[in-house]
Amino acid sequence: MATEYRFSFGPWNIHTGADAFGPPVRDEFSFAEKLQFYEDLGFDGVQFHDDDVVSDADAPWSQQEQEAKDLKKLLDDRGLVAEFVAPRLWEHPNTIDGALTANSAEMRRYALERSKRAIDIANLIGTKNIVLWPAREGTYIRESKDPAAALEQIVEWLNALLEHDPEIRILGEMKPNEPMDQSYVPTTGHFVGLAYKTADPDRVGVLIESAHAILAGLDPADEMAYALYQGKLWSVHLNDQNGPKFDEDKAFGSVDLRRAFNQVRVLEKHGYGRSGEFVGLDVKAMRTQSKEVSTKHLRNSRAVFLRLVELVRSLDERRVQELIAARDYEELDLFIMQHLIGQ
Ligand code: 3MF
Ligand code: MG
Repeated sequence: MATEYRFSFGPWNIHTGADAFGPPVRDEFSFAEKLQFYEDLGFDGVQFHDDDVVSDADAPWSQQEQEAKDLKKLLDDRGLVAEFVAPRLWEHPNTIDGALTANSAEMRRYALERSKRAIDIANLIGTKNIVLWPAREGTYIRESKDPAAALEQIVEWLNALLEHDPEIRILGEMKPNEPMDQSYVPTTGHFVGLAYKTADPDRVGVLIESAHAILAGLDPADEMAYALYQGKLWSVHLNDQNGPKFDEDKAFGSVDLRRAFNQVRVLEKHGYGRSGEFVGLDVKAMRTQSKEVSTKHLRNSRAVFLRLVELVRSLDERRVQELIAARDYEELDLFIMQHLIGQ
């Protein structure tokens, strides 16, 4: 049976266009308006930071609990589901020097306590997936921290969360740089290595973002295959990236259609989505879009994914195998390109 893909994105993917060099260029949609877009655009999974669910992640628990319950009702009413919660550990004054790997024990404690609350929030909105994007776990200068000690701190954080809730799974979303000069756990492979050092490796996996793999000089489809092989690909952030520069979060397939095709092919071939995994997007609208048309990057990414699924399914695999057997990869190259351009 062919996989019926389900799609997700985070509310931050509908945004005001502010960047590091300029202010917002369009007004923010309200959260309720954003939720309406999920239905309009054909998405049913919602990805959250902890403070997308609650107004203040430092507020008394009773307040956070009520807000999380209210949000769950809003999702239920609209037939939406929460895919994951990611503690936003990179904006708070206590995480300036990193969260899990801050040099101050007090700051590391803050990060851990906040992450435990993120799990409690996840339980209230009905998901077992916790995403770690270790944005500030790295250095600006290498001498400021001990890299081996940092890895141990990350494993300690993972273990503490696995113990806090025996049901949750932790998905690492790795990125080699930005905002840090260099990250401590730059790729999926690095994180999977750490997963096996934890108390419960079966509950530690990954979310792979296409752009992050490209920034690391890696092929996103191969990264996905690496995680799929280990049974650890539990979410994706599909997007595109024009070479190693700042994280662009371009619409899926918009830079390199063939690279996108190969991501879809590896997902499709290895059963991604059959255990409820979402096809997640992490895409930004161009700053030049006006508010009224600032969700087209989501529409486009989903449409390109679905078209590529069709192309994967209609590829003449027998012919592919013949060309492989003949070791005629030049012919295979043209065959794939002709398939992609519809010849
Ligand atoms: C990073 C992420 C998110 C970021 C988001 C906001 C789960 O690639 O996917 O973390 O917070 O991109 O900019
Ligand atoms: Mg991402």
